[in-house]
Amino acid sequence: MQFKKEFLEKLQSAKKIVFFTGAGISAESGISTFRGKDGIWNKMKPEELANFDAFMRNPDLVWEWYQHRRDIIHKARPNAGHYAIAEFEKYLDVTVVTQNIDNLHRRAGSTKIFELHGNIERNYCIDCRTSYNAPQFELANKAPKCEKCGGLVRPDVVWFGEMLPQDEFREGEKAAEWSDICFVVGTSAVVYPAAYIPISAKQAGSYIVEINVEPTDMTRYADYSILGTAGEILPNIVDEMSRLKM
Ligand code: BV8
Ligand code: ZN
Repeated sequence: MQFKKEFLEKLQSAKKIVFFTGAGISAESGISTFRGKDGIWNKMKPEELANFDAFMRNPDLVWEWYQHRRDIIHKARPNAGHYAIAEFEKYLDVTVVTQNIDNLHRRAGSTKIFELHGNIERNYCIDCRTSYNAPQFELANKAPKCEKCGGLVRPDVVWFGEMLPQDEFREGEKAAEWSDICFVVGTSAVVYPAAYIPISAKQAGSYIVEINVEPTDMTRYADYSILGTAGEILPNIVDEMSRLKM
């Protein structure tokens, strides 16, 4: 696979890189994206399920939807795109800033990850915030009650209208601003404030490389837009990397 000369020069001189990832990097692991042609938002409105009011109106329905997604995620495996990002750590200082809640970057071996929208493996009580990540709660197909105070237990994911975890966002933004290259992989870049991450990188002078199967809202900011799947493109870039950094 041929890459632009300017990109290879950037790769050669780079020290710090950031991967800003979205659902597209997990598509090849069999996890549906949100807005693509087979996206889950096509079947139902995010407002119906991925927000706090929906949860309070019908906790069992929302909990069941997350159980369904957890089952899919537990059976899923990281794909070549996740493993390639983990492999980059052999050559460079790598930070992963992900919108995904599927834990696949961690399972692929990445060590510095900021999860902007939470993690589906974690749950907490909405009243006393006790965390419940033990497998016993995985089996409940109704919204479980807190053992301490009887409050409702919810998935530790960021719903629409909710604040992002401030430390994760701030640390992710800092890594993006200090990066030499910011890869934007598998995201439609329509969800804010997460989508500010590559914009902050760009404003701080980082070289923006988009990897997607189609153009997106981020393409106009990209210094280099590579059309293709993450599972195919990223391993090719790692091969180049090992050639350049030998
Ligand atoms: C908040 C829950 C306010 C977890 C999700 C401006 C500023 C701030 C907020 C807003 C704003 N404008 C609008 C808002 C409100 C809203 C928002 O952004 N709405 C959008 C839809 C217009 N934002 C919020 O509500 C956020 N909260 O701002 O709170 C506030 C402020 C102060 C005080 C209190 C409150 C919270 C946003 C988080 C919402 N949670 N999910 C869950 O159940 O999963 S959103 C959902 O979208 C997921 O988290 C996902 O991560 C995120 C982004 O989607 P993508 O990852 O990009 O996935 P998508 O399917 O869209 O795209 C996939 C891409 O991959 C495609 O481009 C496709 O081509 C590509 N692809 C496919 N296959 C491949 C591939 N690429 C490469 N290889 C492949 N093989
Ligand atoms: Zn409680």
